[in-house]
Amino acid sequence: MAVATENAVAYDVERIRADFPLLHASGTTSGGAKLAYLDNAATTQKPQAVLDALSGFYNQDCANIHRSVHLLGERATAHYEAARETARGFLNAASEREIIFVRGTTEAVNLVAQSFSRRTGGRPGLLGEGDEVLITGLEHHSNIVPWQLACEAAGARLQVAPINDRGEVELEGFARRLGPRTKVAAVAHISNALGTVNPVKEMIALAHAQGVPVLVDGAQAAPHLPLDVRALDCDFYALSGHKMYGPTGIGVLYGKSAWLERLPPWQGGGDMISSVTFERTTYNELPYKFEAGTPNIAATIGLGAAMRYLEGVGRGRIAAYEAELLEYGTRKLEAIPGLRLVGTAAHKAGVLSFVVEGVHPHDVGTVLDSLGIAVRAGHHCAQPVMDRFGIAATTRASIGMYNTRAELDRLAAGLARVKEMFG
Ligand code: 7TS
Repeated sequence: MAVATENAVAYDVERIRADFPLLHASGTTSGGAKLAYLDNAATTQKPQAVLDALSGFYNQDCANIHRSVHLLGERATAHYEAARETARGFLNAASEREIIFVRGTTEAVNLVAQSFSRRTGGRPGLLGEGDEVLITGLEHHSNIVPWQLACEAAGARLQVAPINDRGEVELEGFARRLGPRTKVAAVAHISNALGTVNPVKEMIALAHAQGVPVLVDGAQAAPHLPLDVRALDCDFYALSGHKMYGPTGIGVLYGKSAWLERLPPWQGGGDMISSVTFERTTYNELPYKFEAGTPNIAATIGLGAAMRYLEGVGRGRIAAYEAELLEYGTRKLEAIPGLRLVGTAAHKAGVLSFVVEGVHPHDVGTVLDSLGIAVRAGHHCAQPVMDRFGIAATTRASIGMYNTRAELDRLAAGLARVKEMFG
């Protein structure tokens, strides 16, 4: 791990913090204390480069895309499509045709689930009566409910691979649930509730051995890990811009072109067609077949800027720095009597989820807020994970590329204060 240590040492967090205006803004905390933003799994703050990309579009380039012959129209289209090329490189996809811009991870999963279950030309969809969809016990509601809707529409069944007491997916249980009826599997790359990093490459290989395509929910992985969809060999990969220092309302669905060609469109409208008559409509080529209507052009360009920002810092360096920070925070929290970490997987990233004996997670969050420490308390849109651990909620501190050891020291001191107040 010599390289990782070198990387972490060379990482200049203060220089990175200087790129994020909100971290230095006034009025961002209830009690007036300096902000320690530890709610990055919910959403991240944005660097100046992203804010500039957003305002640059509206101040200088604003026009609709793929239609207007005037200069602004051409410029907007060029910036939008340049963001697609950036996203292709960010994910190491084979082609820009495989990059679909969507509203976020939630929309990406809904797109795939709906397209799989949609009947076309009077024929059943790829997911039909008696078929199965396999997910895991670690999923965010966004990677559960869309599949339930698809199963309901198709007469299919949802199967769930169990997790163990550390919050890791049981690979054997996952493999055992893959069978001839399984039409698609959908797994989180990183759990938002526990921080578990799933061995997705292995899971994809297990699924492919049974001929089952895999969607990876990368909402929590995109800000933390270098990504390579071709090395993973996933069939679909979903991410949200706002969780990776980009704007809200934009995300990416990567899909292997062979799958995207097979799937019917899920939304109809402008830009996704090749020709329309009242009798028959033919669809546009990839990726436009899946991008109906005027998209969030500014946010797409902003997402491109966020991806370039992450690449500029270096995703390997970010991962190494954050791993050390998580390790530091884990040691700090483990030393607090009466605090129990929920989610102790061997391979984790980004998240410290915990319960404090005798104190409701919301009270923990409220006391921390009064000290300027922003965390999330609740079920984290992963109620089945909470059920698995027999709890209703946790308090969750989630780290990002700009967090520091000093902020985790403040978290630990804040938790000592919580214990004093409720002790
Ligand atoms: N999948 C995972 C693993 C997530 O963590 C989230 C959001 C989503 C999907 C949905 O992403 P969206 O951008 O479409 O909303 N997770 C969280 C969270 O942990 N706290 O707030 C949102």
